[in-house]
Amino acid sequence: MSMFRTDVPEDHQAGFACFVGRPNTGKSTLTNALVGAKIAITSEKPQTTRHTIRGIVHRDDHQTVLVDTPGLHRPRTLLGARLNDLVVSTLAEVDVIGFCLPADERIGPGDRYIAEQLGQVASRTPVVALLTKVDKVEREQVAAALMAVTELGDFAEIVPVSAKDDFQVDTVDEVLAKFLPLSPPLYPDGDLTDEPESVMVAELVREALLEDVRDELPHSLAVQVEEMNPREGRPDDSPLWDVHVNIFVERPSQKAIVIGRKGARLKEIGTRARQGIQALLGTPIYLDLHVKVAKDWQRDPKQLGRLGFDFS
Ligand SMILES: Nc1nc2c(ncn2[C@@H]2O[C@H](COP(=O)(O)OP(=O)(O)OP(=O)(O)O)[C@@H](O)[C@H]2O)c(=O)[nH]1
Ligand SMILES: [Mg+2]
Repeated sequence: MSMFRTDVPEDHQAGFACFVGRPNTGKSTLTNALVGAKIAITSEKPQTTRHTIRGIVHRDDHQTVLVDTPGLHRPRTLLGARLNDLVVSTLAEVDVIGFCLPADERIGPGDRYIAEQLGQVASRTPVVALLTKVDKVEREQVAAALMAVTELGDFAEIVPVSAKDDFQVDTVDEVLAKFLPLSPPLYPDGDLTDEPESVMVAELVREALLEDVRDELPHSLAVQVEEMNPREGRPDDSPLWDVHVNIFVERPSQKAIVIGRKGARLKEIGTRARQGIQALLGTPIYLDLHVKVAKDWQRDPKQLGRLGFDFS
């Protein structure tokens, strides 16, 4: 059972920081690097994160609750529109905002759109610009990118960082912490996230799927754990969990793609996901994957609710 610290210094700070940015700008990777554990799935496909995820950073003198958000983009579906609303409402509730801009891409209309949105909250909430993925570019290019960021808006600070190379990750933590109020810790010592285990399991399956499928399919995928139970009759020193997971696609043709020839692709996905899930749960599992069609679920409010997208 996790407990709150008893040795909290008087000037301890605690509060909320939120990462925003276009899809694929490295928000979740940076979240994981700061928390020091994988709590959010990441992928090279845009729009990987679909709900806000809280990661908790514990330090001697501060505790930062990091809120990783879905990438902001021009919405094309009901899901997209709702994700944007979610991000904007999250912004109003945090102590500091980290705006992620990748060093290897030019600032574009998508970034300016977000900068405008942030302009509306900047009078109340400081915005720190984070130039992410600096390992991907030459040093001169970092300088040029920093200049471009300066021109994009009025930021409290600008920090170049690489989550991949662990370059300046600590600096990001320290800069964000400056803006947290004096407060005892908000979460017990050692808690890294408040995500339910079943959600993390579903996310690990979705991550394995994203690695394998191309084109339009990533956006059509939703994953939900149906059941997760210790198998009865196993010896105490050798438990096994049965994990039943449903994978939803929007069309029958997509179902065929996910399953693959003679089930080969689904098997590969299962093997990959199982490793992550076993590490998370700390026990061997039997992973049972089912692919189902939920027609056009991204556009259907009822189905969004059923698939766990609760925006209320
Ligand atoms: N080289 C390099 N790649 C990175 C770094 N940070 C993230 N990436 C890669 O960039 C891609 C996107 O990373 P994510 O962390 O999933 O991006 P995100 O902003 O959370 O994306 P959404 O959830 O879709 O909004 C992945 O392939 C990551 O491995 C970095 O510091 N260096
Ligand atoms: Mg993400």
